[in-house]
Amino acid sequence: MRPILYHYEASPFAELVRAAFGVKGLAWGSLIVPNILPKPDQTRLTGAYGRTPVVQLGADIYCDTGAILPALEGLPGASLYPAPLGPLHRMVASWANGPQFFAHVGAAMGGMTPEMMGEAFIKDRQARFGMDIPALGKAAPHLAGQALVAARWLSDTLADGRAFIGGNAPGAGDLALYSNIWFVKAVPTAAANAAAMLAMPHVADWFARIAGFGHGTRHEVSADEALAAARAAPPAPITGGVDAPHVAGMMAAVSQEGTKDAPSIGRLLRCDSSGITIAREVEDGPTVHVHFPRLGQVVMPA
Ligand SMILES: N[C@@H](CCC(=O)N[C@@H](CS)C(=O)NCC(=O)O)C(=O)O
Repeated sequence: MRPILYHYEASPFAELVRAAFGVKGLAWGSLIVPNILPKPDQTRLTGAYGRTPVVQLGADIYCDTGAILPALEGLPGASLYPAPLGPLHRMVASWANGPQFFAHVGAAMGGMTPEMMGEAFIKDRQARFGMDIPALGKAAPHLAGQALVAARWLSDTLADGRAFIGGNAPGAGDLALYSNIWFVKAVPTAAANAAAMLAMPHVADWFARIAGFGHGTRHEVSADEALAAARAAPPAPITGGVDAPHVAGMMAAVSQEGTKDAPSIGRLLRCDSSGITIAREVEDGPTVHVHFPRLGQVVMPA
């Protein structure tokens, strides 16, 4: 089954998934969504989850790279968790996509003027994430210094001649570190910060090796085609259970730490350390299973 990625070009987390398609050599459908709410093509499936990226595999909808990459692992192609690091790739990715992501936001966007960002973008990020542009500008040198630590540790890791952080094969940890630098590199006003990261020994070659995998084979799909794909087959069987105090089948609201975005609401099918799944009916459409990672998600009775 071909994955469909809900994304926009400038999203670093979407770039992480596009690069994962490249590493696996997958063909995928691309559905472009706006970089601010509302995103009706996406949220009619997710319930409310409005962040980027989301991946659809038939009637299974995966929110957050922490759920998307494990789902892609089940598809043909190279592993995203290759030995010897295996699951340790998740720990690296969790650090890169967690505290280090905010440092890279500062390194990438701290030098942008409000005019460059646009009023609608600023309003959206302020309302949803409490982003304060003048404060981000002031914190930018500090945040760029924090982000440079990741480049140094990466450089130190590669110093023994390995091609990727775990050896000969790239994994989820590489992709997470890569997408952060990619984000800084994509912003013209952050050129000096990107140059400092890429000037660390071995980092530019490593970056080029990952970019060299490309994005797999992309074709654009319409929202109607995506809905048809959700109708075409029932969701995959669930593995995992529901940990107390939650109860299987209860109506649950899933939201993300650190945002004011509305929760996705559905019948709770899984909520354990492996992740979260709710079932929900799409308006005039099929029943879908919406999956989240466990880390960073808040589950409440709805
Ligand atoms: N933990 C999420 C983070 C995703 C995230 O923050 N994405 C950014 C864009 S790169 C976002 O959603 N921004 C708000 C938006 O695009 O509406 C993941 O790993 O997928």
